[in-house]
Amino acid sequence: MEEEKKGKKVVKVAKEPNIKDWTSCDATARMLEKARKDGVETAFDRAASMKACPIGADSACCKHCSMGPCRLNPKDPYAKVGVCGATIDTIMARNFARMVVSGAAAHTDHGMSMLDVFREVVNGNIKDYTIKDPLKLEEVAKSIGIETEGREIKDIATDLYEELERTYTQVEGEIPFAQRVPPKTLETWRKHDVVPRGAMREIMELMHRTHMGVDQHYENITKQCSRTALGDGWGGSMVATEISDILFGTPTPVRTEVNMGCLKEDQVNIIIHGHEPNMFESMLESVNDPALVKAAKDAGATGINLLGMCCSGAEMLSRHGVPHAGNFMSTETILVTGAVDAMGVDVQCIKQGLGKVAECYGTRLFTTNPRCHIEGVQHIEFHEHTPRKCTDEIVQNAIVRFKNRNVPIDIPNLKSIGIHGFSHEYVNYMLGGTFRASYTPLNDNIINGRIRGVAGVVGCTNPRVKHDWVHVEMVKELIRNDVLVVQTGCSQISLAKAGFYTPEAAHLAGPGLKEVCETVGMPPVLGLGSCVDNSRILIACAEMVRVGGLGESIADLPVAGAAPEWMSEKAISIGHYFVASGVFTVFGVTFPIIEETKFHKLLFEGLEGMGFGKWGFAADPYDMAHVMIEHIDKKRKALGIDKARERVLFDMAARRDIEAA
Ligand code: BF8
Ligand code: SF4
Repeated sequence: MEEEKKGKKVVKVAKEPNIKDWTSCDATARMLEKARKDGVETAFDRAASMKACPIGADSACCKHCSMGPCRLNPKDPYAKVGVCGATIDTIMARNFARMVVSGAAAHTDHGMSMLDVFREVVNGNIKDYTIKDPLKLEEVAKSIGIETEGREIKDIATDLYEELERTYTQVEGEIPFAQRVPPKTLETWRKHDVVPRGAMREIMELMHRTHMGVDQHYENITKQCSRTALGDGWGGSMVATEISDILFGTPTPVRTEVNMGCLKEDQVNIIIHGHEPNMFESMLESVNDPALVKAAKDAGATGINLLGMCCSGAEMLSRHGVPHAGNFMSTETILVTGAVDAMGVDVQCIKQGLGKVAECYGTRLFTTNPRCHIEGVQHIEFHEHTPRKCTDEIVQNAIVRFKNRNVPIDIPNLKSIGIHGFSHEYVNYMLGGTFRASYTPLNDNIINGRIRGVAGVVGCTNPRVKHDWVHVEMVKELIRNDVLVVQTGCSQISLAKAGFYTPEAAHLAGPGLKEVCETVGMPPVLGLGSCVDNSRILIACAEMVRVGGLGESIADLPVAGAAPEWMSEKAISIGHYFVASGVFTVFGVTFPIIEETKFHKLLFEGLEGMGFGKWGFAADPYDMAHVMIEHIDKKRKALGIDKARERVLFDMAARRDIEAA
């Protein structure tokens, strides 16, 4: 409230929040101004008017049984216990575990859906999809010990399906992709008994252990958190990525556009928002179907314009160069343009608020997945065996809406061109060349100090902080300090909108990183796709260890991770699987644990001493970047590479010398 003097009387005037404080994305800001004029509410407004619950924010409450809910005092956490006697550490560890288990379940269920499609393709029951990348199929099969020499693709695929199914259903032993983990890292997991057996088992056990009156030791709960999260990263998420590549193609660099300016006033605009690529793949076919294109033209449009949002959008951006309209905090605001004729959603990060905004602007909104219905929103179920039925129907609805548009169209003329689609396989090729595909040049450039280290900057956007701004500022600081940044998910889109995805952005990097980027012709920030594609970062870390010179385990590498604007439980699962894999991982916004408690000390210090990584927190983007850089420097020192060794770029002559030696 602001005080305004009118004559002698003091009148209290409600201060309208400044939209410029909510987002650094100009397109989103413009649409928020318009929404305000139109009287339409978004998540930004709701976040501003609803204070986050301070007890919940510190994880100091428990509602796991009806003797409670029990509320402890975050300022004096050891003063009280719950009715059952649960201490603050038990309560916080259980709450944290419930976030891990939910996030891991989301990713693993996604991976299982992909595996279901794969099985049906291999068995010949699904005809609309095929194995687009047989080479990748062979590589993945080989990586888990399946014989490929001289065998038919179908036979390899059948064996691969059976092996990967164990990622979910196995009750004893180790998940198949544990074979990809560097031996020393795996040794640490075995020592602490956290190698995942099968995702279903780990998820079930963690749910059991967090029930009232079961596991009441924060250290033991954390152990099962690690096992479950690792079953996500090296299990469900990795299966989702690998199977999607096999079915739809492994990404290679592609030049494309990002932001709301990708909408076209004279075309039928369709947005697909969610996480599973199968529906999106079929939609790509639908919008190119000559009969539907003709129908759009008959309705007065010049064509059909397909755009992605959030994670499936990031996948389609990487694989096919489908333009991307924006990240999580822009999904409501893009509807304010009035230009979105239809939006189809599947699972995860779909705000219920979309329904109301879509209604205000006449956008046809459809849920498509049996797991995700929204009250008041029309559902057109997507079936993998007959995928075009759903996607064609969405296109037909979009055409009808285009013909009957009755709201003003206001598209912010803002978009950025960039290069996306840097899969692990491509990075290998890009750095090593066709005949010597390898991570050796990356490791060499880290060892010689040109690249100080590698940071994974990933995750959501969140209206509790300035949208996009935290991502952009921290990445700027990292690359300025010669840290190569790899990205996924909404974070990738934040940086893409800000123009960091061009090779020319190398001028924003420090001198060493700039030199490498200019030599290779790559941007200083590499986009790897969606959130499940964080598994590509794990594979890259394993490869850096395998190539040599940077220690024996992932925990030895000069790398760090961050989710500066995180909001979802999936982010906590991702954070914890990076920590359990050996990576220092820093979160922004808030951390749902009280400082100076035993559980906090375990996550932020203790795990590192056990051979894992550790958690970190910083709200400020520059602090966040600098704690990561400090960690990278600490690892460089431990490796004995803290002083740059040689300053000659690894060129062809040097390679020949090494090969001749
Ligand atoms: O899985 S980054 S807001 S869209 S949770 Fe969601 Fe977060 Fe975006 Fe994708 Ni990931
Ligand atoms: Fe309270 Fe214990 Fe029940 Fe939690 S489990 S609500 S702490 S009595």
